[in-house]
Amino acid sequence: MKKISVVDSHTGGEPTRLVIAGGPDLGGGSVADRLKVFRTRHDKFRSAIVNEPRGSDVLVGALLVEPSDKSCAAGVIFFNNVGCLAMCGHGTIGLVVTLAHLGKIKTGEHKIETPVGVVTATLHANGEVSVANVPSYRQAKAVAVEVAGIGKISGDVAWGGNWFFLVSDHGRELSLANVESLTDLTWRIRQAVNAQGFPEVDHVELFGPPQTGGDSRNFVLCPGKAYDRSPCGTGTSAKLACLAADGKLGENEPWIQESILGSQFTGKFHWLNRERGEILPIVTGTAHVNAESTLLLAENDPFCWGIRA
Ligand code: PYC
Repeated sequence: MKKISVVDSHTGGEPTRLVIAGGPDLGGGSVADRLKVFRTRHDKFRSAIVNEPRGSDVLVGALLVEPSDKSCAAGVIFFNNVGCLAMCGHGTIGLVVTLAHLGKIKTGEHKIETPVGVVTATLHANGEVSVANVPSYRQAKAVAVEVAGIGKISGDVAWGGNWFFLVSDHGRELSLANVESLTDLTWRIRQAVNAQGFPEVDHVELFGPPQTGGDSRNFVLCPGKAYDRSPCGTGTSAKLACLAADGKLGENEPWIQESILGSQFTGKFHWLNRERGEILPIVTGTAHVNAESTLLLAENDPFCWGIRA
């Protein structure tokens, strides 16, 4: 019987399950090197932590690892119901709040090593966390794709730590009552975008008018077909890159991004390279710890390693 210690939190409604003990030995090297080992040799472990019957499609997992960069407070590998994520904004906010809950960090700046680079998280005295994410940029503007059963949809392709297709003109109301049709639409969009020149895009983000006092509301479909309950940290970073490239938001101006639940992140950016359209996004939000538990992995349990498609 294997015992895995986890701490659960949610960031604006989106859950993160942080594995703090009992994870696999991934050897040495950078967190990016260890992600490769995790992906190729420990996919069963990923599934055991986040999939049913212990988890659900919505859960994002985070494996706490020793950073190879000794200036970092922690290293982390994020994963979900179908695989690993390059980076995760809500998960980083959850990680920082969880490390503070465990007494491992105090208020102030903390570097975190992720597979796609070092990010800097600031834990503020009021409990909020700001994540200075990886450099973000728009790769392509107004890409038109032919979506099965829908017709032409146009959107931007941008990197914010994950790859996004961002769509404003979709004709749908972004409300919880519409989640099924929004999921169907974004899944079809993703398939069209992947087939029509952007195989790397794994998240689709719809935008609409704000409803809880922000600047905009979003609906984000994640790679495993679950939607993000939070405003999506990497999705907000991709949005900031597009706003910056279009001259619609100035350096250091706040952009309040609402999720489909109405929870909010505040985004700001600094230019890293104006000519290349590269920005440093800073995303601020809050998380709450809601469980400390021990997962039991027994080989005689037919669903020990999770229910996988
Ligand atoms: O907050 O970056 C994020 C994220 C990615 C997938 C789910 N949440």
